[in-house]
Order: sequence, then C-alpha cells, then structure tokens
Amino acid sequence: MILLPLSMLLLLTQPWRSLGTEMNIYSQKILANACTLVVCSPPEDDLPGCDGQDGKEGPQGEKGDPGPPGMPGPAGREGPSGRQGSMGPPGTPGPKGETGPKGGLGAPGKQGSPGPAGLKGERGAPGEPGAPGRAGAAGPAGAIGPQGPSGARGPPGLKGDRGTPGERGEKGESGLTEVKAVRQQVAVLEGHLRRLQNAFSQYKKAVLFPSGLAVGEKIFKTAGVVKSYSDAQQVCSEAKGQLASPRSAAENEAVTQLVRAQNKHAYLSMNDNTTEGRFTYPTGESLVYSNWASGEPNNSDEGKPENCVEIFPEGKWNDIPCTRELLVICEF
Ligand code: FUC
Ligand code: CA
Repeated sequence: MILLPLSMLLLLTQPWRSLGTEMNIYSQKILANACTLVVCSPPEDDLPGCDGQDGKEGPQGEKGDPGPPGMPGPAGREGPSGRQGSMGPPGTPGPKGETGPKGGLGAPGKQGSPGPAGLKGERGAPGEPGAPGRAGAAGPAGAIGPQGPSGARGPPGLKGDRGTPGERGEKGESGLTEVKAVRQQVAVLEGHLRRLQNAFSQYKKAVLFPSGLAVGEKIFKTAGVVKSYSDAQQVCSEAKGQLASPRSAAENEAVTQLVRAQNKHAYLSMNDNTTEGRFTYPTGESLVYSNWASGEPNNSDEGKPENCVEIFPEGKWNDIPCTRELLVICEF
C-alpha cells in the first residue's frame, strides 16, 4: 500500500528534476544571447581593434523537429465506487449462547377472590345494666295498718266504685285521672335515669383512671403486677374477666398504651398449647388479628419451646415460654 504512492512520487519528481536541469541550461543560453558583446582576443604582435557593432537580425530559421513527448500528467481523481455485490450464502449457525440473567420481578397479580367467612366471635363482655323496668300492676289492697304519724297530704284517691242499687252509696272521693298519675310516675323515673347516667360516667372515669382504657364496649385494665401465665390467667378470671385479647388494631393500640405506661412487657391471653404453631384464644378459636414481630413466632428461647405470647411497648408480639413473669392486663 505504501509502495504505490512512493513510486508515484518518484515518477512525478524525476521528470521535474531533469526539467529543472534543462531550464538551467536554457537560462544560460538566454544569458549568452542577452550579452551581445563579442570579446575578441588580441591578435598576436598587433594592436587591438575596436569592438564591432551588432549584426542585423538574421532571417527566421526553419521549423525545428518536433520535441520529445511531454511527461505524463498527474494521476486523475479516484472514480466513484462500484455497485454493491449481491449477498453471499448464509453462514453456519453459531454455538448456543449462555443462559441470560434472571428476569425482573413480574407485575403484581390480580386481587384474589374474597376468603371464606371467619369463625364465630368470642362471647362478648356483659352488657350494661338495663333501664329500669315498667311499673308493676297494682297489688291487692293491704290490711288497714295502724294509724301512722300524720304525713304530708297524699294525692287524691281514685274515684270510688258505683254503689249497689237500692241503698244509695256514699259519694266517691274526687281525684286526678289515671293518665295524669302515670305521667307523674314517668317524670319521676326520668329523673332517676338522669342521675344514674351521670353516676355511671363518673364511675367509669374513676375505674379507668389511671390503669384502664375503654375501646368500644371492651375495657382493658392492668392489675399492675407481674405473674407467670397461669397466675396471670387466674388474676383475670377472679375479677370476672380474661387476659387481654386484642382482636383489632384499635384494641392492640389500647393494650400497647398500658404496656408503655407501666414500661413492662405484658401477657396476652393466647397460646399454642394444643397445636404447636396454631395460636388460639382461651376459647380455642383461632386468631382473627395478629401483630407478630419480624421472625416471630419462632418457638425458641435458646432451644426452649415458646407457647405463650408477650406484647412489646411498640405493640409487636413475640412468643415466649409461659414461665416468664410479665405484666397482667385483663379485659372486661
Ligand atoms: C428471640 C425471641 C425469643 C426470645 C429471645 C431472647 O429469639 O424469639 O422469644 O425472646 O429472642
Ligand atoms: Ca419467640
């Protein structure tokens, strides 16, 4: 590849070199013609003559022979590239490539169909006392008692029965109508109810302060003591309640608040004594809500089994041995 341009360069430079030599000679000839002086050498033994005058221009000479062929001109510009050839036959297939990297996570699947209906809930806490019952029917008239001390005058009696015909009966006492009497009784009962309601909310506040919380119709209250699981169960059942069994995030939050206030982990009511790994409420019902800490339940306290449940001050649950002594929180 390099040889071609080099030889081109040689071809191009050689003629120019010889041309240069000719030009040199040619300029010498011109110089000789330009100098019209003819220098004569002095004849021997004689005086030197004067220089003669230039002669007249002679007639035009014959046409000379044609000169040698000129030097080849420089190479022309490269022509345009030819048309693309037709496609060759296909090569043999290459070896199979390596297995590609694992694909990314797919899009989340469609929402599943609703699960089966849950189990029947635990028996609820006892209801609040009912409203006072309706006034009973009037009892039979009692025997006439001894005369008491004179009290305030009572309401007028009801109108007496119609007397037997014949003998004219005594005239009955005039009094209020029965409707009026009932209205009076209702007004009295309404007063009782208002006072009871006020007393109830007052008692509720006092009972919950400072270690209880009400969520819906459930009340959580801590006994403030720490016990093993079976002793803690007993404390609550003696109080006609049971160990805390949070069945929703709201209930779990209420228990968590008591745990934080006491700064002690507390027992929940659930255990997996019957079937390892299947935690149930004391009734045997499976959990309807849970809030296990990451990695729990793991049924291992340095190898010892863990069948009871504790709740942390952050509200998370962990399974633990039932021999631990933890805060007692009951629910009612
Ligand atoms: C984790 C818990 C155990 C125990 C131990 C100290 O392994 O799962 O219940 O609390 O820590
Ligand atoms: Ca555990």
